[in-house]
Amino acid sequence: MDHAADAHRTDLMTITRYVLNEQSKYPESRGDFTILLNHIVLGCKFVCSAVNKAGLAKLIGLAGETNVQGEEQKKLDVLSNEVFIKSLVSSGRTCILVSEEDEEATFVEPSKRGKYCVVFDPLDGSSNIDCAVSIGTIFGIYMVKDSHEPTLDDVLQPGKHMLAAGYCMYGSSCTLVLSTGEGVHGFTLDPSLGEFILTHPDIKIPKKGKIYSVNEGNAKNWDGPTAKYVEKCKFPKDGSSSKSLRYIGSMVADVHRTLLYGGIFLYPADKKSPNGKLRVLYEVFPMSFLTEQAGGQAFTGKQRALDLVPTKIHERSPIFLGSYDDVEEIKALYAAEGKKE
Ligand code: AFP
Repeated sequence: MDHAADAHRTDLMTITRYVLNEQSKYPESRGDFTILLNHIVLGCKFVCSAVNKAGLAKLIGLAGETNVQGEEQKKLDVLSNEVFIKSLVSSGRTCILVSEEDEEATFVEPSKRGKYCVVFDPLDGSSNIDCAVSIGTIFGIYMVKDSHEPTLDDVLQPGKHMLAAGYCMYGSSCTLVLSTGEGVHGFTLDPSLGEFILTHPDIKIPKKGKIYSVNEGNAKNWDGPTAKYVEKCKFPKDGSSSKSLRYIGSMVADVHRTLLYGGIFLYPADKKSPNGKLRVLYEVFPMSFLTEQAGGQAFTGKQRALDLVPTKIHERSPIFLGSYDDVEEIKALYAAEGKKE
């Protein structure tokens, strides 16, 4: 970026202006999506501020509760969840909310109901909070089929039916990456303005990357194709260079790097976790949506990730996502394995 030019920039593309521009392409649109997104952005700004203050404000530490996956909840998880739920309900544009932190879906009361369903992980990567590693919020948005009678089926839809998806990463800067189905755009929070400004227009993932990202500590339990793929990353037989390993253990940060630099992010199935670890609705789908919109691919080991039809709101799935050519390689290994069976 040209920081000198930036300092003199007067024509700022804020995230609201970007969404309003998009909205103007649809004359029948009434601005509901813009209002919904503004409430998501408010949640992100609040969490960003809380994360930044966490060390000082003693927000770090256990809240003394466990979430539905039996994981210890941190105070920041609890806070972030509350902020998003309240902000989304008060938008008047939502009818069903699914959060990683809540066992049951939230059905918004009829007087405050709108047509959108939001699935989200308010603070993903929370085991990294105490050491100040980048963490983030992940979200996906569906349209309800019938706003008078919303049912769980409205959120148990394949990821390809999402209208929009994104994440906000609370790192060295606060970056919100969004796709409304027309490419992927990154906005960075200018703390002095309190506005997300378009800094990464039309993100395209490199066709092939030089990085693989996986928790190798699970290698002894991997299946054949995953083990072969990682072996190939380290010891390529075609004369190409070995790939570098980068793994933060915070999906938002690992996927953000994958989108910008290319490569592959893997959270495969293994003998101990036959469905992998990551949650379909608010981790696998939004990140797969963004990856495809950026020109990459997302695969579960069996199918295109966005074709998966979830049957439970907290369902898990293996995931391989990233540069088109890199995911093609793992797909080929699974296809070869399938032929042997
Ligand atoms: P936490 O929220 O418990 O830190 O889990 C983060 C996460 O869901 C995802 O963000 C990471 O990619 C993945 O788990 C890391 O899992 P491993 O620690 O098993 O590698």
